[in-house]
Amino acid sequence: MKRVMILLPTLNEEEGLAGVLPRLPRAQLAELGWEIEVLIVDGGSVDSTIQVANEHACDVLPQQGKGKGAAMRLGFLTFLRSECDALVMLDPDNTYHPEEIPKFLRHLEHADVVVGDRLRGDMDPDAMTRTNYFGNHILTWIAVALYGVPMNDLCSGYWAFTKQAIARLKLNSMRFEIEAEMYTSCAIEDLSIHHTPIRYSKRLGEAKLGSVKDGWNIFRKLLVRRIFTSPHQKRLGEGNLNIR
Ligand SMILES: Nc1nc2c(ncn2[C@@H]2O[C@H](COP(=O)(O)OP(=O)(O)O)[C@@H](O)[C@H]2O)c(=O)[nH]1
Ligand SMILES: [Mg+2]
Repeated sequence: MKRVMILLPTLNEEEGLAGVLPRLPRAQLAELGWEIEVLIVDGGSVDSTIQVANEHACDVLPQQGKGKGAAMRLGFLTFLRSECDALVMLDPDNTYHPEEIPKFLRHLEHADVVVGDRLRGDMDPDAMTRTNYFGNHILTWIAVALYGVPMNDLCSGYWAFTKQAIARLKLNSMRFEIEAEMYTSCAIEDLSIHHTPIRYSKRLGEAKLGSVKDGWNIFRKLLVRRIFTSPHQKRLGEGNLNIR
């Protein structure tokens, strides 16, 4: 059996997490030869997120400090040190559908990285605000214009990676610019990306992303990585290996 790590970032995500964990397609994945390991990186939830995680026997890693970017990098580092062969990350806020994990793993057989595409997928009418829909399209367009590497949905929170791919990423994002930096790093490292349309639904619980401020940070990250292709060595070490 191969092992896949399912990486879930949480910050006060009790409702979403309780909905997502029972829906992980364990039996179907086992049939395809995959065993699951669930890793939750928590940013200091004060609701019952941790309790929900414990009820489902998931590994929980509390993150030092805040930010989805820092959480994902801690998750990636843990994955690199684990016995797992592949990693799938998705936000457990009810927007992404864990039933689609097998599809990601199938595509990972012929690509280094698989990205779920909400913008050409099956989006529920109430899933995304107009501002975010517009912002996602603009940022994706800017990314492709700057890097020349195809991308359909820059800010998607549903990605799959081989271990070799994660080992080559060089990241230092703290917040929601992490996905943009994952794309720039894939482009710079010449990793092959497969895009797969996914379903996208309305989130449960409260959103943590602020459209304008985080949109601006994503734009800035795209520009900065176009000039300085990897994070500053002294502050960040090699690739993911320094998680601060
Ligand atoms: N570990 C951790 N997770 C976070 C943090 N901020 C947000 N998240 C999680 O990251 C995911 C995306 O956040 P969300 O508010 O849904 O942003 P959006 O999907 O881009 O609108 C959710 O699962 C959040 O619970 C954080 O500081 N630490
Ligand atoms: Mg979300």
